[in-house]
Amino acid sequence: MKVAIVGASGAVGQEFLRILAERNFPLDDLVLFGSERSAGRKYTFKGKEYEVKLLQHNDDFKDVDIAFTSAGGGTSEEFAETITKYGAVMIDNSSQFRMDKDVPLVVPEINPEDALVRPRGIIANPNCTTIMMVVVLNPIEKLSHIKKIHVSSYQSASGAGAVAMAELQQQYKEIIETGEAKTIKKFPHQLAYNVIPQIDKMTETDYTKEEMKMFNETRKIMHSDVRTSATCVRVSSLRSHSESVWFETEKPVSVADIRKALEAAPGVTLVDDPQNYVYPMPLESAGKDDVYVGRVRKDLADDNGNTLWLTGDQIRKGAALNAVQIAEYLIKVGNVK
Ligand code: 2RA
Repeated sequence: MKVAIVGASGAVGQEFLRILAERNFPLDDLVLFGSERSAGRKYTFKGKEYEVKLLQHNDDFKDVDIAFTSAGGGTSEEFAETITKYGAVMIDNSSQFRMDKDVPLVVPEINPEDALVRPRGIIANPNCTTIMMVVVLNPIEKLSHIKKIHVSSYQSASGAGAVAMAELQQQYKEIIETGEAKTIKKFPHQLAYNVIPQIDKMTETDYTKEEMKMFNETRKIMHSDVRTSATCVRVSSLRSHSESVWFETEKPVSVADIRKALEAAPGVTLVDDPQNYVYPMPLESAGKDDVYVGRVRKDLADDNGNTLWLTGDQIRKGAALNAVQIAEYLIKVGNVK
């Protein structure tokens, strides 16, 4: 099994290395790719050093079985043909192909079989905020169909990459040293001591692209007609996203039944004892695999509604881990070239 990581120097690329090692992923050979900026850098994987190769249009992917790509939509679009030409499965973290009807959009806890039909040789990894929400809502969907979702997200700097995480830390440093943040490049406004109610570009619907991803991707993954209205907000936590989710089911569902379903659900940990100040928080879910859920309660404004709070590590389950789980599923069912 030969595995490639495209975008190896990025936050998600680095997480791939950690997760593949931790899970003892069955690979015999590893090859790292990057842009001109990162080509030549060296990273250690299981005690062996690997140098990042420049991503080019050549035959470098000839023997590759699985390619994890996380270098932005433009790169995925430009190199998809080069990567998949000899039969490698491309598991893509960008948003480039997610809504392409010939590209499955997969969360292994929900729709793993979709990964088996991939006319373009590409499987798309959903957006991080969508992954976390559907992992939690799918077990509830099995109790009664979810018709509507309202969600507000609290997304960490990590969602915008390693450079954005460094920028947030730099802003706090500058404020302490000089009284004001000077480095404002990656976000449209100062993030330190602030929240920014816009993630990604605005669309003509007056929702951002990030918010529209939550609408569209949720339907594709869950094979559902659910309507999701999202407000996605950047907050000054460093790593791990949170979401406040209100949902309306076709029939009323009790909080006790929701708790039971969540306790049994793969990839979910229920942390729900608010009387004793126990609920999920991003500081605690950072670096962990599961999506953590708490504050499960009846919606006071909707008889068929319930509401909950979740947090999850955006770089792990929201990106690299989900992609690795897709690859593990393909290996398990013998569906790699
Ligand atoms: C963010 N969800 O947090 C995005 C990354 N895909 O910015």
